[in-house]
Amino acid sequence: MGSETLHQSPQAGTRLKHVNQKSQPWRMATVSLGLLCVVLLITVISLSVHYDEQYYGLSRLQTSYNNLTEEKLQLQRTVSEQEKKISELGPCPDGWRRLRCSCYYFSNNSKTWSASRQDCRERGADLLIINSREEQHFLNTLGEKMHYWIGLTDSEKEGIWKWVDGTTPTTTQLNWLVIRFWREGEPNNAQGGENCAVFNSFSDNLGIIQSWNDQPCSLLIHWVCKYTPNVSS
Ligand SMILES: [Ca+2]
Ligand SMILES: [Ca+2]
Repeated sequence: MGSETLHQSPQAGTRLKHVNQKSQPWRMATVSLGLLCVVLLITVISLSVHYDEQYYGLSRLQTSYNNLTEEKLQLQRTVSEQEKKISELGPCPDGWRRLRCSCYYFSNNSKTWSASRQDCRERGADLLIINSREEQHFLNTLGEKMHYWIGLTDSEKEGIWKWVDGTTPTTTQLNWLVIRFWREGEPNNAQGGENCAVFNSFSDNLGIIQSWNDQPCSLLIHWVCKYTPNVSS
């Protein structure tokens, strides 16, 4: 009996071989399908991750865009308010020029720094305080090849420059202007006696804004007065 079960006939071996040969393509197909599923799964996961990154990137861009749009609207509102205020101001007095909300008087004669300031006060103004780069360019444009006293002095304490309203340029938010607006090498307090600031607008190149120089306050020089009318807020 044992020899019967252990011994297979040649016919049975041939059938088994045929069955194995027939199932082999199915196995390969199954393995291929499995691999394909794995590849598809990896692809889907990669696309999901990529989509999430794109989505969040887009969200951030949208948020930035919304913030910028809001800032733009706020700036437009501010500009509109300023334009409304300027329209309420009306024109500057005869002989004065306007830049935004302020009026400027350019003298026709020359005086010392103190006498120039006194003249401005009698006109309801004061010697010019420069608050912006735009103002610096404005002065260059209107007063070409001229020298003007501005409201800046270190008479109280050498080297400590103060505007006529008591503020010091170095303590304002426009700190960097002090460095940029002085001419090269100025202020130099030449010969120990230069305590008043002059705006020199001799440059033909309006891109050059370094035009301040300290000079003796007793010099007779033209001057610029400035006042900013109060408007209802
Ligand atoms: Ca000085
Ligand atoms: Ca000087």
